[in-house]
Amino acid sequence: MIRYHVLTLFPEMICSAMETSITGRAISKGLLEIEAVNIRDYSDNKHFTVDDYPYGGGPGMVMKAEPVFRAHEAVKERIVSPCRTIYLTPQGRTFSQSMAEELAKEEDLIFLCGHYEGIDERVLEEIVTDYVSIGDYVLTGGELPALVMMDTISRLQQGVLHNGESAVLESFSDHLLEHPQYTRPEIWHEKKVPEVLLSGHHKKIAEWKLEESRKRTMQWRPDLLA
Ligand code: 6GU
Repeated sequence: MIRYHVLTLFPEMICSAMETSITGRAISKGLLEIEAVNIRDYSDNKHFTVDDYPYGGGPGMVMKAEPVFRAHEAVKERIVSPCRTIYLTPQGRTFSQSMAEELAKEEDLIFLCGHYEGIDERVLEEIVTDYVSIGDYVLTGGELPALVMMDTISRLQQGVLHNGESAVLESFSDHLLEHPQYTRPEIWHEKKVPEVLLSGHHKKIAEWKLEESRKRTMQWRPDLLA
């Protein structure tokens, strides 16, 4: 059981994605909990503004420290501390499967999603424990990266995948790409399903899958074999 707390200006984006498909089913089953906290609800002024011009000039706006700090304080009251607070930023350490496996052990995770040109550095210094990026490209905000991380971490939680083997099976063929998959009909556009998969010979099938995984990895991601 893991609880996610997402600090964001777009809570509906977080909830609608998480309530869909496998993560949605896991929430319904009580295997995960998600709470999206709207930073705007913690604004410190009557116009509910959460951003302002950057000191020293420059393009765009910067998210103010106080609303983010207050939203974070509100979340902390509901959880067992200490708890990691992950700030999604292209400047962070690149997310990976091994990072997901570490984070999957936590009871609560707080994700802080920035927008505009970022967040006032002073509040980051006080609340953030981990700076994480999902890859070398620039997105408009931290919501999609937070969703990518939560999806990855969620499928590692006990009971989330229907086929209990799936998460483990993939760690067995660690560092290899998945073999191709086929379903009915047996012939489609004159292409036949590989004979071995229809044979019922479990050992041969396992060998075929491993060999296809190796071939695919060699061809598309040789860096994974190194
Ligand atoms: Cl975490 N944030 C943004 N804005 N862009 C990204 C990213 C994060 N990771 C990759 N690109």
